[in-house]
Amino acid sequence: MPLQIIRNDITKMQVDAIVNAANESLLGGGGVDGCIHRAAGAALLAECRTLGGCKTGCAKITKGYRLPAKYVIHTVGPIYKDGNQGEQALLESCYKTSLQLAKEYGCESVAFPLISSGVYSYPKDQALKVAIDMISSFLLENEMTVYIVIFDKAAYQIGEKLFSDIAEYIDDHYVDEHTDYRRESIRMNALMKPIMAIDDACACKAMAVGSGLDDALSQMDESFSEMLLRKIDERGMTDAQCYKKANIDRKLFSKIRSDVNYKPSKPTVLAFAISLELSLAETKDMLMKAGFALSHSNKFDIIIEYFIKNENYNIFEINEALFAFDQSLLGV
Ligand code: AR6
Repeated sequence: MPLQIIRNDITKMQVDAIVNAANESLLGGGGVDGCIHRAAGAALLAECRTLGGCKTGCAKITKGYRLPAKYVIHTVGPIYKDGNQGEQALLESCYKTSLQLAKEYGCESVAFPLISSGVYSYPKDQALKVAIDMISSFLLENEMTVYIVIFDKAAYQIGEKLFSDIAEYIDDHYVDEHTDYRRESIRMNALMKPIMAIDDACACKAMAVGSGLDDALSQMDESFSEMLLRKIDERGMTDAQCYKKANIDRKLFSKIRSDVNYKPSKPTVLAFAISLELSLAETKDMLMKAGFALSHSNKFDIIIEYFIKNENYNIFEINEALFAFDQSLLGV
């Protein structure tokens, strides 16, 4: 998945480059800057001294020394005052110049902290939005895996209104139905056992009649891969538009394209459903072709259902919400 939002300490990331939220002197400081210098060792500071500082909105690169990352890209975010001092354009420029530098150095994977969102006081939700917007537009044109590394859970805040709407939707669909679901599944299990025994007996008979089985197999439904390609055509999208919007890696897409019986993971199916802006019924159909279903006993599924019902197909917003509710993200 080209863009991933994860919770971690950036100094632990096994990537080609990590980005440092530095100051104009490039001589170290607190926050993530302090963590990176401590983990990389004194040789990092020695190289930084040779760089002659860095202007706000720009970026410079050094080696990673004792870090698992090969490079550190040092960028200087704006100090947030009131939002009317060009802060957003400067922050956008940090992401643009850092990604450009990573590309020049042949990096295939890069990890960013939320620049400016600590000591420099940029509101965290807005800093995250800038990060997601800039990285995703870069990824439309470039092949790279980019991580946004969130250090503390509190840093990750989706809008209060969206959070409470989703929480309410989960409440309505999860809590009650979940208890009902358990009761229901116990009841269904008891009911199904004898039916399954009969079915098994029939299946054995069918197996014995070889040609019957051949016939049944030749009438198999359209596969997941076939449905995906059909929907891409129907929507008038190119393959690249579809997998990029789904935040799916190009290599994975080629595998699906070339294997008619490809068995995707459930998050992959859902990422395509969102990218193709499928209705709820179409989403369920596509899931079924891959052997899955949307369940009301699963928060992840309910959140996805919430977004599809509200016709909000922005995968990055959906991932923010999934993250906020401690669920795994789409397109992984
Ligand atoms: N891994 C990932 N993220 C981290 C880590 C870590 N180890 N440590 C902190 N963060 P900040 P700024 C998060 O203050 O706002 C320094 O003194 C943190 O929770 O490090 O751009 C520089 O020298 C926050 O969300 O950077 C500058 O003077 C985010 O990283 C100034 O601070 C950025 O917080 C730069 O301030």
